[in-house]
Amino acid sequence: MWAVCSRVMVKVGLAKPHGLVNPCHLVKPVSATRVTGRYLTHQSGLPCLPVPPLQQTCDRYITALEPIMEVDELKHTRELMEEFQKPGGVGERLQKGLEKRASNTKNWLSEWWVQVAYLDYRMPVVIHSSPGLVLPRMDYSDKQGQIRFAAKLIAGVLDFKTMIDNETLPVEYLGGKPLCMNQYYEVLSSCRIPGLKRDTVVNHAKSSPPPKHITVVHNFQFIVGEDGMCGANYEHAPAEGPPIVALIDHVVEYTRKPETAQSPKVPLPMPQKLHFNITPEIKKDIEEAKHSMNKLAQDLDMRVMVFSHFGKNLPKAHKISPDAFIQMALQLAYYRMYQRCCSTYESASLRMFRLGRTDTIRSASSASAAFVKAFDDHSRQNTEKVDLMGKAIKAHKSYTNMAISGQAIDRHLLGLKMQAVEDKISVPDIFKDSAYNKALHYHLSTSQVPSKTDCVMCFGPVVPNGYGVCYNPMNDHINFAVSSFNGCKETNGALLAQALEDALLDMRTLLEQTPRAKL
Ligand code: COA
Ligand code: HC5
Repeated sequence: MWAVCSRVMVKVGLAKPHGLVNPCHLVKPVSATRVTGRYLTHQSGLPCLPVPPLQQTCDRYITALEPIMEVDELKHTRELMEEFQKPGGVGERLQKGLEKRASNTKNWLSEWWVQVAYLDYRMPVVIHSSPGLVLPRMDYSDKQGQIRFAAKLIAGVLDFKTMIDNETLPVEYLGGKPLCMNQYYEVLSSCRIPGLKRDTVVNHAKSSPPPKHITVVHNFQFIVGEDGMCGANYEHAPAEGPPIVALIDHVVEYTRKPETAQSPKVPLPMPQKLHFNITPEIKKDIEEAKHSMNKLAQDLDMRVMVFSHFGKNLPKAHKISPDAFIQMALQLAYYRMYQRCCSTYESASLRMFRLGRTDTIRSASSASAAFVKAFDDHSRQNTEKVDLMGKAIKAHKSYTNMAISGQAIDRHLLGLKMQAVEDKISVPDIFKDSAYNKALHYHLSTSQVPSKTDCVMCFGPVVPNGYGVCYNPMNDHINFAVSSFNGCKETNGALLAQALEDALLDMRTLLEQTPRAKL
């Protein structure tokens, strides 16, 4: 039996259809340590997301395409980019529009991003958008234990919510810089309301029939199993993984605290069973939803691999960024399976900026391509291979630094496209180019989500013939979840997980056997 304790309720009456709503606070702040205004003071001190220079993005876009495109395909794209950015051209006009938007908003991207990446996306959120999280097995194995744990878990979530409401949540830092904390204020205070009864593929901007029932999708669901298996899933629109994981870490720590037996000061009323009025029409909808959910689940292959040979300590001891090391292992694994490089997405945090979400680290670079092509080439010396590995890692690290400082290309390109839509001018040719589609067809969609608790985070692929790879690097091991679709003949999650394990081990061997220059 599964006990599902869904998240707190929301004020549905205020909700706009097909949007995110923030209802009034449901758990009243109670602490004497409340620091009113601390959140706003912190937020207003954060820098605004910059609009990168137009030419820089155009140049970097071509560079990013090199490892995934043929030379002759690139020629055409180069011409389109030149036309786009010529003085007085459409690129300059859109750039000016974006800069104006940036000076008039807290974040030029955030509203567009939530709309494009989440609310307008017409695939079911389950698998295609909502991430999952599996906790380490809890130490109970019966119904009584399940109920106790569920109660503690709810108390832990409310404890975290009190910190949010009291504005006492510790500010987080990345590379010594304070991060935007807004996502914490969204995650337990908003819900998503699909605009249509069925999530059919329609263009909402044009017309949509009025909803028959309003369905509220709670952001957060915890799953507490009778056998000690527990986890969570959440609707992705209001927050990235890291704030969710911070909440989970807090809750798990809370549930591990020794219980202080307290009897309530006033007798509590007996719990009341909630009765739902399920009409035959609703019952039919539930059956249909169950059927399509099962179909989706059956098509998903989710491989969890606990890589136990080493964790982030090993690359660190070699003065290498663990994230760059893992990403290069993924590049090697993919190349070994397909003999080509693919468009690869890695999430980069934009939380250094007010209301920042993510940008894309394009992990496939010319340097990574040179490295993976050389790795199994017996005519190459190990000294050359380790040198190429060093260059690939360095390229990845510098892309990461550029992305987290708001200078990557993907959100800027999206912004330019959205600006054209906003200005009601035709979308420039660079966005109709097959290279743009190819660049956005992420065969590898990846994300690092670290946690204190030894948990496994997962999400689905973003294209029918791709993989989703989420990883949690701990000190001495790395938890991976590799997803793919069973219905796709091109992909095989088990093989990619195996190739990844081999790549990580082979890269360690190369490092340990070959003296190399400092990276
Ligand atoms: N030598 C020794 N140690 C190094 C090193 C080097 N050359 N480079 C990095 N390290 C250390 C770091 O100091 C850090 O140490 P810590 O474990 O004590 O914190 C550790 O190795 C990890 O660093 P690294 O692997 O480089 O990754 P990162 O923590 O900088 O993360 C990103 C990189 C891209 C994942 C991160 O910047 C980011 O954007 N994260 C958010 C992603 C996200 O939002 N995901 C979810 C989306 S929903
Ligand atoms: C509990 C872990 C959640 C991780 C979710 C995640 O990484 O989402 C990415 C968000 C972003 O904007 O990069 C998207 N991705 C799943 C497609 C990588």
